[in-house]
Amino acid sequence: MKLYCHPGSTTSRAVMLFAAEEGIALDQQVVDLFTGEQYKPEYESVNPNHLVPVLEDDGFRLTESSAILKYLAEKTGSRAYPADLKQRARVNEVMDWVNTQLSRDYCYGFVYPQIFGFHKRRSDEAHQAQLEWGRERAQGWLKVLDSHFLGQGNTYLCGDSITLADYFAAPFVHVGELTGSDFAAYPALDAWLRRMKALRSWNPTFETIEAYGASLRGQPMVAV
Ligand SMILES: N[C@@H](CCC(=O)N[C@@H](CS)C(=O)NCC(=O)O)C(=O)O
Repeated sequence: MKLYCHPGSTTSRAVMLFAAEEGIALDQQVVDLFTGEQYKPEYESVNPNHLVPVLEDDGFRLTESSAILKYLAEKTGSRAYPADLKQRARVNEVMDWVNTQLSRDYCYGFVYPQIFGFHKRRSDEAHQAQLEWGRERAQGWLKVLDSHFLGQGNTYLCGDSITLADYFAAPFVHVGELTGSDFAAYPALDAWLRRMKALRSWNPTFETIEAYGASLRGQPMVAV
């Protein structure tokens, strides 16, 4: 199987981390987002959304990191996507929540405008207003993650075992660290992220984004 991806891409890292942890062999084809390779006609024919990741399996192409994770888990019979109806529904619930609430307000509304130049708003006033708006909502979602999904004594987002929801959510939460944010105000979330960072494939999967984060240090940022 082939994965079109970029190690600086949050959604790619979710798939890369899961595949590495589960020993799923993926031939990674890096699409250079920083030079605009995703807008070239060759890639447009792969994904008209101009986004990574994309999975290719024997001529079958699949976009959307959440769908890719589920496909890989189904294909390999991974325990990270439980077969039990209700357990699986819980994983789906958290993944949908991450894909909408957390990703929209925390990543797109707060983190990305600060760390990716092309997400910056066109005036300082618009930019600041966006960050204020995004920060308030992001704090609300982080609190839900901390006190609702994890706060009832859960080791992982859906209970005692790691699931696709954890692989999906962790790169989104982590990317906030590039704004100088830490999660001390969210103790269960903080402990969960440390647990995720202890996975053996975490460092190799995250080294590119960490290096990018280091290159941003010293720039004015608003933390969550
Ligand atoms: N909903 C999509 C989002 C994918 C996405 O936003 N990919 C970003 C990187 S994290 C991308 O390819 N950006 C390229 C661009 O904005 O030009 C998914 O989950 O796969």
